[in-house]
Amino acid sequence: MNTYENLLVEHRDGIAIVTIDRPKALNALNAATLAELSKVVGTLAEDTSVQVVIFTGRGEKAFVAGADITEMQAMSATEARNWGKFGQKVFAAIEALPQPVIAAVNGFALGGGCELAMACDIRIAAENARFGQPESSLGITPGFGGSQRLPRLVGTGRAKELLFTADVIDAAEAFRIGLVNKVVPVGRALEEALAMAGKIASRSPVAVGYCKAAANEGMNVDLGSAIAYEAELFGLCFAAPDQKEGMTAFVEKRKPVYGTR
Ligand code: CO8
Repeated sequence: MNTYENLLVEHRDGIAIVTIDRPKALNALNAATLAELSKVVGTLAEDTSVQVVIFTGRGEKAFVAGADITEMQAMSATEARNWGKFGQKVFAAIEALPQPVIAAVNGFALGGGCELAMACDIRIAAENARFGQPESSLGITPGFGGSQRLPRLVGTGRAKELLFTADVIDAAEAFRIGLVNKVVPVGRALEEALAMAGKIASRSPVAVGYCKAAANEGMNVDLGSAIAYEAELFGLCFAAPDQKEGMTAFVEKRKPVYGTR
């Protein structure tokens, strides 16, 4: 049973689909929605039956059109700092989920919506998706990690252009600059995300989890430390049953059968 007011959470064959469900406000993140996101992420992190998580938005028009501007309008500096810190914490928790996380981006992904998509591991965009960090047009900076994750994804020059101009770019341009992995016809983002999630779920959950940990950790430390961490994880794979199953299946010319994570 769905226990959330602004989210729909569905489980299909080891894949959890979290839909931001505030279509009247183009799925903008108000405080209640962000609190629910925090809750669901905590639950998913503990759920060993979930192999992959997908975030999407309700309807074809918007993934998430940003943080809720009406709620932010009258905030004091202290309230805004705390609001930003809370959003950053929720998005960091999404990034740190032990499972791979895919954003199925339908329509607008602006401000906090683009930041939510960037906290995911992989982004699949419908042709009508629109991305941007329009905060400078509202007199603010991004507050949920956008000024940091955008340059890491697309490089500092392109990120600064988007941050300074507040330009909104289409899915094709987002693909060209590396902000999204794939562009698909309108209405197919979730389907494509499910197909990719199914493929990921068929791989070794141990190996996939370690790949995510290695790639994430490596972005925050120097190359030598990152390579050393990879060696640790590579060694740990050989202490887990998936390596035996994967390599035995190869030698026996059959498909490997892995357990859940
Ligand atoms: N917040 C609140 N309500 C919104 C938002 C939003 N971000 N976006 C859309 N809505 C509402 C509209 O007000 C409108 O409501 P109503 O029908 O009651 O008037 C409804 O959704 C439909 O929107 P529009 O009528 O505007 O639809 P259009 O098709 O004309 O335009 C746009 C679509 C272009 C997406 C337009 O709605 C828009 O520009 N939205 C705002 C986009 C934006 O600037 N987002 C960034 C917000 S700032 C942010 O996310 C910062 C995150 C970090 C904050 C941390 C700070 C501490």
